[in-house]
Amino acid sequence: MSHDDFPTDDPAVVTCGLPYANGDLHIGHLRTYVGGDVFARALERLGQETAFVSGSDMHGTPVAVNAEQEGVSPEAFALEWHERYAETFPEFNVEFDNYGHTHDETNTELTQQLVRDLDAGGHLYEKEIMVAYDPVDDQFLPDRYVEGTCPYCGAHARGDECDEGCQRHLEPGEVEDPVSTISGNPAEYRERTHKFFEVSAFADYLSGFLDRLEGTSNARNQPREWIEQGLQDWCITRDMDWGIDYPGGGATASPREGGETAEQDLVLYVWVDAPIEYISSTKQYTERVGAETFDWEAAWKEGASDEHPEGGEIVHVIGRDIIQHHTIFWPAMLEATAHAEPRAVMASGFVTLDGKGFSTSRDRAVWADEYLEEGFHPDPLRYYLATNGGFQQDVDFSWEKFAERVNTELVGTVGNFLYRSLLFAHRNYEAGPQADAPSDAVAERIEEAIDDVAAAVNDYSVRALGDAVTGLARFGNEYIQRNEPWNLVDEDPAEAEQVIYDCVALAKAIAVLFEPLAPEKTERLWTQLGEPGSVHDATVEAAREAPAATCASRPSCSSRSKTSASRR
Ligand code: B3M
Ligand code: ZN
Repeated sequence: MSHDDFPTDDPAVVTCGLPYANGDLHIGHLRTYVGGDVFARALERLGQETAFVSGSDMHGTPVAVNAEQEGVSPEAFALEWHERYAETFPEFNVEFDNYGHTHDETNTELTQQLVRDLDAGGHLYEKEIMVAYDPVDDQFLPDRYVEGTCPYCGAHARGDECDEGCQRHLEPGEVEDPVSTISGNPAEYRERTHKFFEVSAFADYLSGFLDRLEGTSNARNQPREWIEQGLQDWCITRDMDWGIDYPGGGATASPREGGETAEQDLVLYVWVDAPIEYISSTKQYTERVGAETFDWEAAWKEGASDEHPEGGEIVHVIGRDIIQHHTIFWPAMLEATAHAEPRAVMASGFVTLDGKGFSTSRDRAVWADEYLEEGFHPDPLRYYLATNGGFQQDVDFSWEKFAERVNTELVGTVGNFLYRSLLFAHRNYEAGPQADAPSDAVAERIEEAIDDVAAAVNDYSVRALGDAVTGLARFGNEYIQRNEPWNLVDEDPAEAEQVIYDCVALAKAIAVLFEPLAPEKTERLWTQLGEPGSVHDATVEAAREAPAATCASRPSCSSRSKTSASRR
């Protein structure tokens, strides 16, 4: 990794936090996926080699508890949701280069290998701990099978996280007054032997890592406090059947006696195999497209490639409730196993609905499926989610505000400019408006917008990406209004043609620079402009080149000669 400005010479991997395969997606979830997709597309516009990956999180108690409540096996349950997600994301133009899942062979193998490496490096040890147990149902109660009181802040908490209070990750045995979430029975604590990862040994490394970490500031500040308070080691096994088996069988296998737990009974904690899916998913992408196109090892492993000795530019896009996992546990695992250090974590705020939190149980949400079934286009929602407030701020969704922003910014500013310009060009210049080059002011304004886009990417601000384009469209509206080409056509036809040429050049630049936020709408615009190929492959270079529609009489025109060869 470098800390150079994007685009760099290293391969980038943009990841989105894995959705638990356990229920419908709402637009609160989509904020992270849209944010990641917009950011990855913007990196590609800048010419950065980028893989955009994610996958479904199949394991853990969030899946197992829901499957149990529905009376189906966790595997069947999770696979069904996984398939739904794999279909839903593209419907919002969230196009992962690979979307895998944590239960597949690639992730099972990589996870077990990484845990073996942690063990071989002397980073794991065994410890006896108290685990919640339901004596009536004769069942251990890991994580979300149990709830109770947070020992830190006193809020009502899940077994694995203080979700309603201080947001801390809770270790097994920590939650007070434990009760089974399945049966409602009061639970007791029983002694079990579990595996621990010595996160505390990485405190110094992690402090340095946080100083280097880019992205949103919330992803640095909160973890700094946790480190100051002292890091606890991390229990990485669970008494469950559903999950990836602890890769035991080694010298430390212990017989099952009293409080001891045989290794073969343990699965890995879901938070061990979940982030490893980022690597697995990148590997699957390489397996599909070939290492010449994207080399997962060069991106993820330190020292795997001479050209990228420190690995690639890893950017994690997540919700702010899982900062701790991505800035403490995960970088410690990567550091311990000679993997690339994440360059940035972008942690989004929550989305509320008309001022109140989304609630799945109360059906207070805007569901992803529902949005599309109502006949709405995905691109306006992408624009709204990406630009309504800074990424780390909580944002409120209301249909009213949504309509207002779509009407003023997308329709009133961007759409209006494109409509006026292209209609005028179409009506007046059959072969497209001809000119030698855009006028200086317009070329400079396009350059400025390209700089704005690069600055937005380097600031990890998807909102600023939107501003860069609406700003350019606003300039276009003023430009056409000030120059009044409809009057010039008679008075000074050459000048009128130059003005409309300029507008078409602006429209082309808007198509390229707006692609991350509105991939489908800009692809249509690209076609309308008669540009060859797909806008998805166009980099900012294309925003500088002459529009194809203006090249009719000039076979040497840069746009035509460079990019249309394959099309003819
Ligand atoms: N599956 C979802 C969450 O807690 C969880 C993310 C895993 S990312 C490696 O938001
Ligand atoms: Zn708490």
